[in-house]
Amino acid sequence: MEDLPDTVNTRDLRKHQPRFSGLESGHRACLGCGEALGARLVTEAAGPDVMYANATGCLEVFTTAWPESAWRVAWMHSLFENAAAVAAGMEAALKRQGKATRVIAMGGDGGTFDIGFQALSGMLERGHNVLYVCFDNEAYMNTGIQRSGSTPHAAATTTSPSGKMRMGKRHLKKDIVSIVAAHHIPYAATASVAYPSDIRKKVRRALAIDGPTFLHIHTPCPLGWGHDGSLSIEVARLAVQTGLFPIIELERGGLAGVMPIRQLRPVTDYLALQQRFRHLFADDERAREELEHLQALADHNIESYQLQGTRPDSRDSEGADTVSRGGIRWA
Ligand SMILES: Cc1ncc(C[n+]2csc(CCOP(=O)(O)OP(=O)(O)O)c2C)c(N)n1
Ligand code: SF4
Repeated sequence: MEDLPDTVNTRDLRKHQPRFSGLESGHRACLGCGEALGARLVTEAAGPDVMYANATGCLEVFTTAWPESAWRVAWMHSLFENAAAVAAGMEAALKRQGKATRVIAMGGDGGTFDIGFQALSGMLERGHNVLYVCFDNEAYMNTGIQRSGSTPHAAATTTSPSGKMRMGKRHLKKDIVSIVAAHHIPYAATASVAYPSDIRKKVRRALAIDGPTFLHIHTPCPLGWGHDGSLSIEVARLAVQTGLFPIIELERGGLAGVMPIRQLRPVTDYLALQQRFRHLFADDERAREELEHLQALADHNIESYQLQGTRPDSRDSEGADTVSRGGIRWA
């Protein structure tokens, strides 16, 4: 700074510096990929002094096409099933070295709800100082849209097609945040890419806590859900506004906060935008029953979490907080 001429206003100069982002734009995600946006928001909020362990899945694949990498942070690829165990090892090593660097583990819903769950549960139980982020696109997308424990009831995937025998996935979406919270960890929360400032606040809050924390982010996948990439944010917002994806916070296993829904929408508004639910709009008695079932699931969420509210909530920006407005300038 001493070498700058007197005429340069360093405050203005700082304003023009790029904000920190852990994910470079030149990656290979599909247009409108919710995971890419989610990862950008998480890394931006977490800042540079973080190490990441990333399970196999779309995020790992579209950011690391050899010999290039889109990551601007210390990042390690783990197996599909052990991101939480790798993160726990990183954290233990950093602690041994007396370093304050934080550790974030990341995985898709397949790597979190199903195949990586054992490692996740162990990491939470042992109390590692790790934030685990699940990017939930509700299927095994990287390998061709197979159903996972997170796929919603009645959604069609390549392994839960709709046909004569059944209307998409027969089972219910696993309630992962309740299962995680049952480990009585200090903090667990859900979030959606439709609400960027809420994600940022939750990442910072989780990283300020000493102990294991968990963030479950709903991330639309245009390819697997069958909607136009330009609609990803709208689709994500409708999942919240219908009550199908409640935005909640849990501390030590107990409900500590919810983002109220000001404008409640019927589930059909959300479902109709996505090809994976198109069979539910056929002239078929079974389809009508499934629509009623899904509305009942949303109503149950709204009632049990008391989601309906009229008061303005700073976390619910109604889409006013764009990605470019947010972020922190890190030194
Ligand atoms: C033990 C093991 N089984 C299967 C695979 C193949 N595989 C790689 S990525 C993937 C799907 C990942 O799904 P998810 O975790 O939901 O992440 P997404 O790709 O949807 O982001 C699968 C099945 C693997 N790498 N390792
Ligand atoms: S398949 Fe889905 S999750 Fe994977 S890169 Fe494309 S939009 Fe993203």
